[in-house]
Amino acid sequence: MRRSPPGWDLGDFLNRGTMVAARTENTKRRSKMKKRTIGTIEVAALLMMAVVPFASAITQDDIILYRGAGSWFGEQSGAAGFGDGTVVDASLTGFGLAGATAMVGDINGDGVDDVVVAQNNAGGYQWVAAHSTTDGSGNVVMSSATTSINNNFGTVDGNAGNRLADINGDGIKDIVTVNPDYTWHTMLSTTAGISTGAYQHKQFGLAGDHIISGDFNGDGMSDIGVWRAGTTYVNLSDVGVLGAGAVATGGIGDSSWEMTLVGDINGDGRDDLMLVDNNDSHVADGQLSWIAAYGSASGQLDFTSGGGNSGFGYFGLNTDVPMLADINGDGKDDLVVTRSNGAGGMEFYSAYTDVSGALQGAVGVDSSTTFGFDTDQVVFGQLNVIPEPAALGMILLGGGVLWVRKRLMI
Ligand SMILES: [Ca+2]
Ligand SMILES: [Ca+2]
Ligand SMILES: [Ca+2]
Ligand SMILES: [Ca+2]
Repeated sequence: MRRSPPGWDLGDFLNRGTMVAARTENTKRRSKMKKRTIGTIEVAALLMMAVVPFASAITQDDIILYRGAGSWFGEQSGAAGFGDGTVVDASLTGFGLAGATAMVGDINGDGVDDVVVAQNNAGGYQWVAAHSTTDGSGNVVMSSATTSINNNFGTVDGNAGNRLADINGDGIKDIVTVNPDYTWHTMLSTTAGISTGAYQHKQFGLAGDHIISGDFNGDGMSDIGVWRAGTTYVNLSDVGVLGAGAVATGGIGDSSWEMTLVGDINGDGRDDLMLVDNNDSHVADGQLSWIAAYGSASGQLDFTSGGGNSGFGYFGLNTDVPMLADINGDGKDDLVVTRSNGAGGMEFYSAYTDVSGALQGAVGVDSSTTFGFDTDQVVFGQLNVIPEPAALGMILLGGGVLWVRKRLMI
């Protein structure tokens, strides 16, 4: 579904000069979506309802662009992939500063993806979320009518990355920032959005490591990790605490690979680590090379053991920006590249992963569109949802009246 983004982490790009893109985990796999249940059924004499507002996402990941001067744009994907749905154009303005890192994820647990920025505030990061709404017909409305904010979380100078990730597995994305010494910090969000106050922290990684975050063991809690020139180190989250679980070490690739992405390539509910090579070390025709180490029950990311690997794929030009997103909505993240069209516009191309998630040599384009400017930040999220009624109706059964109270089961 979703996403990891991945979000395109401009901070990594700027700080290290290498294109380390990673999902902001904005659109997690369906297997990790909130499960809903009719939790309590009670006989009641009165027509009363207790309802938790909720919307569930439609499956294809949608393009969301941040133009860097507070303006956001979106284009829904559909059954045919990119560009098949409604364009959500300029629906949010005046939200975010120039140079802000854009992220998308459900920050308040209502089932609707929100947009989030992390931006420089006197040397610390100011995090602000604009809480999206819906228009009643299933379209997400990006809006800053309701916001949540933390004015100082993370260090700008030398920052190793900012992410949205669900560290405690409650279905609400938490803010994560990695300081220059690779101390990871998270502030758990609530139904009110971004929080302030108490936070968790854990040092993990060395200067120069690629940071990776995702749910690598599939327990619903996002884990932290680093990739270092061919070696993977994952520190699992446990009991809702950053870095409280085991450390799993594995190996994939070597220092010739330039980029790391995180997504669920094979659709097993565990995030996988994708490596991308853009300088022809692994293919000699100007394409990008891709290979993923699959997440595993232990959280290990390893080429041969653990969850195995995808094999090699070749897709996109070596000047493209690679990303992962589930463009066809089958629960497996697909290969995505963005490319300037030479006239200031942005082209999107996607190659779908196959039923097993395996990458099989050179693959062609399954879906494409042109949208936005080639200077926009690209993230992926959900711009259409299945709306739920504002209140549930009565259920008449056997002449009796059932009061159905719906609650969320995460
Ligand atoms: Ca959370
Ligand atoms: Ca986990
Ligand atoms: Ca996987
Ligand atoms: Ca897919």
